[in-house]
Amino acid sequence: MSVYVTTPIFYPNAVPHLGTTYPAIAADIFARWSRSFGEETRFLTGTDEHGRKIEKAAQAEGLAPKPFVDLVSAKFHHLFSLVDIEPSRFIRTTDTDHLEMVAEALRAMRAKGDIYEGTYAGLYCVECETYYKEEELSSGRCPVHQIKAEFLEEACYYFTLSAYRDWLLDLYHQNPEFVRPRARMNEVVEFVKSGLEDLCISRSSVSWGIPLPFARSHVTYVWFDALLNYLTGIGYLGSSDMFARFWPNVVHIIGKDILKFHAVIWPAMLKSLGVAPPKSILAHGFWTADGRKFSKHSGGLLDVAALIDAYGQDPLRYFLFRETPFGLDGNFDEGRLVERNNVELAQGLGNLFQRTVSMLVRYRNGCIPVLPVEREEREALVAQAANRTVESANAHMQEFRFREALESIWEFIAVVNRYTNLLSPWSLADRGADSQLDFCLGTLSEALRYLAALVTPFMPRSGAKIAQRLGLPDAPKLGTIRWGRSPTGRVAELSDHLFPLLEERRPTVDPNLGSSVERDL
Ligand code: ME8
Repeated sequence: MSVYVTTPIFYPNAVPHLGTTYPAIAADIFARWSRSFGEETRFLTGTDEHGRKIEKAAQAEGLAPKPFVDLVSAKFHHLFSLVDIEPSRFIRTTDTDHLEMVAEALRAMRAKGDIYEGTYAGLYCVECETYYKEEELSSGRCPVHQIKAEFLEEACYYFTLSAYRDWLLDLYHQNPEFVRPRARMNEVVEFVKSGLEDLCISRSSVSWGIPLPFARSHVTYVWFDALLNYLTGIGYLGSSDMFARFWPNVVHIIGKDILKFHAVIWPAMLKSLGVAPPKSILAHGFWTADGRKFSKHSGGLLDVAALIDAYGQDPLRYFLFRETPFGLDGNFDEGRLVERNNVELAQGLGNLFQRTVSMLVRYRNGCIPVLPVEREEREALVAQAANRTVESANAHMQEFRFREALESIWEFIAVVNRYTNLLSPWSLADRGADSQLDFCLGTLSEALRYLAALVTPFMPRSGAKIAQRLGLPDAPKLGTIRWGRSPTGRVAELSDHLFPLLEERRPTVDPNLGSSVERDL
């Protein structure tokens, strides 16, 4: 089956930080995992480039909006590739096919009678790019950014969101897994039950946006424009073949802050277009640093490039998904990252790899012994554990339980370590017990081959390195891996440590970062 996974598209009003990188790494891990099982997978991420917020940020840098977003979007693209995030497409809402997509969607909704003209007056938070009711603000300040909401009054076009209330409630009722985690589904249901108002979907006071095809002095509300990227990204307008293969088997990974846009407005827009709702919306938690939420607005940014310099891509990717369950908030503590690197990566997986390869080189000139078809009992237990781990990790991944998937992989590492200690291959070598030593080294090599496949989606560099040092061109695929069926005649090679031991370093929360975007580019 085809799998389609998306992230929010990010506002390029400032350089990306660890929080904005997080959902993109999650989607990358999920996409790599699906591909390893042979699923045709499409992974979409990108930047959300229109609206008042971007217009203001460009002004502050003394640039016109387009050159400004070109600069910052490139920064996102670059940083994502630095963390080994490999989307099928990095979409920008200024891309020509997206401009066409939005115009076409607006025309279709207007023709259906779902868009009408009116005026809007209300309190607007420019950071959220949304209007608030007075009672939703505290002392006139936005509940998310604590900045003063501005009073805006403008002619605008409305989308008949309120007409979709009952349909939405029915959708949630029929699909209790539509929003995950479950608690967040309940929030959405309560919100919709309390009543929906029509949505103002155009701005006449903003010029940086996609003009409405039927009223060109208005630009499209940035959220209405942005949500449609998910259709542009699979060729809704052009190649109906790609669209038919991937829609609606889509998972939208988003932060909990933008749940209503995705779980309420987006399915209603799709319904209006005659398109099926997405399969699932997965809301993740927020990272804080020293208990403070870090974001573009709170004065500090966690600098991803500096984190990679200090710790490397794989330890960072591992830590983010091992430390905190995906739906919950987490505190980014560099001491914990160092500890997990040293204990779980360096001493756990790293040592197992290092000592197996050293023994292969020392006792067998690097030649990996071929396992006989007949299984010895203790080896059979390791083989069973390996196959069980693929199954259980996959069951967790299908539910986006990244942490639990990693835990089951590390339980397997513990099984293999126990096996090594029990057989003590070094004493088999001392005793000259050659065939037993072959059996043991063959078993350990197989276990590592499985581990290369299992860790690659989380840590692509380490997975590839394990495979290469075991004489394989790449990490094997999880969908086709079979115990004892590895190519024969392979030669293992010693290498440097997979995960060097780390020391804790100075914190990377730099309050001065982000004040100038250009300085960072
Ligand atoms: O909302 N911890 O873009 P955005 C974890 N353009 N995740 C965090 C985070 C943190 N501290 N801070 C941000 C937008 N995020 C819109 C989306 S989609 C059609 C349009 C993540 O640049 C989180 O996933 O403000 C959040 O939803 C996303 O960044 C928002 O990024």
